[in-house]
Amino acid sequence: MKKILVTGSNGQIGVELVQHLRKIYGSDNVVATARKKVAGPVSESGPFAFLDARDGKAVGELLDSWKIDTVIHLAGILSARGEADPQLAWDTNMNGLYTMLEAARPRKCAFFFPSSIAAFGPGTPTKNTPQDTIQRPSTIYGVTKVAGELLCDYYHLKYGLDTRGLRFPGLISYSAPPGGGTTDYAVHIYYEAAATGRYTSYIGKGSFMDMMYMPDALDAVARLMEADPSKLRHRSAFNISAMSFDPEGIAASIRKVIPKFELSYKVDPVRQAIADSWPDSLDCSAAKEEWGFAPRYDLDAMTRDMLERVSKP
Ligand code: AKB
Repeated sequence: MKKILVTGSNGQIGVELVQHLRKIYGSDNVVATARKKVAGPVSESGPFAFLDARDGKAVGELLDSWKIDTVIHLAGILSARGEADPQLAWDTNMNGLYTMLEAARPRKCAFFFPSSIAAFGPGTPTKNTPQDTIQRPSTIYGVTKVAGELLCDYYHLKYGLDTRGLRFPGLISYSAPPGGGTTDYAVHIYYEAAATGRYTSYIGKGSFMDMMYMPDALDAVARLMEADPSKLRHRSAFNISAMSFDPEGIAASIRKVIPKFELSYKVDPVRQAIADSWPDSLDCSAAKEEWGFAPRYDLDAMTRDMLERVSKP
């Protein structure tokens, strides 16, 4: 990776990944793009351009003018928002991906695609979910993730494009809020714990989902994109996860720092149904074997760091 273009730069991952990549590859070598400009490091610490990923002409011009060799395509609609507007989710996630791949193809750009635990569905084994298994998701977001994984594989097989991707679990971070996801409760709970000492969860007791702290997700993207291609058998869809917990588990971890923390429930049926359709815990052995995936944060280490960060005035 020498000249990198990132789409969806204002999103939860984008805000931090742009900064992470600028530290490694140099500020001038990471072009952040988004449909809106937001004041802050993404638009101020290096090149920024307006971009709608569905606009092929604009994408091509940007790739050429910055001599881009790597595309990190993050722009997309998450699970809960997708269920509220499936047509928008399909248009943004699929037409955006197709347009970006078509622009990357003649320019031979390496290409990163963020898949998700949402690429699995009710028929998937829920415990230690294998790397290669049944994928029949019941959300439009999941449908776009399975289709995206397959499309990226196709561009590799058919055109030799260097496509790579990760199945992200719920990501927990403090720099930018998540928007429209099902796993977002695991971010909000820290803010509320620090501010009020209590949280009402929209996900029910006993609903386990895979999760990861953002620093480990940033490291995973950079490691995967730098991995020796001859070692990669699962190009665009590696299972990755650092922990699996339900609301009671994260609350117990918070109580080690804030003993009086109170958790109550008001379950949202839409997001609960999505959570119920996803795995409880992933098998990440392919990512470990093929490119050295090695997350550093477990639940308690993440909790200590999150609470310290979100408590700062
Ligand atoms: C969501 O909840 O939609 C995302 C995801 C797991 O892909 N965080």
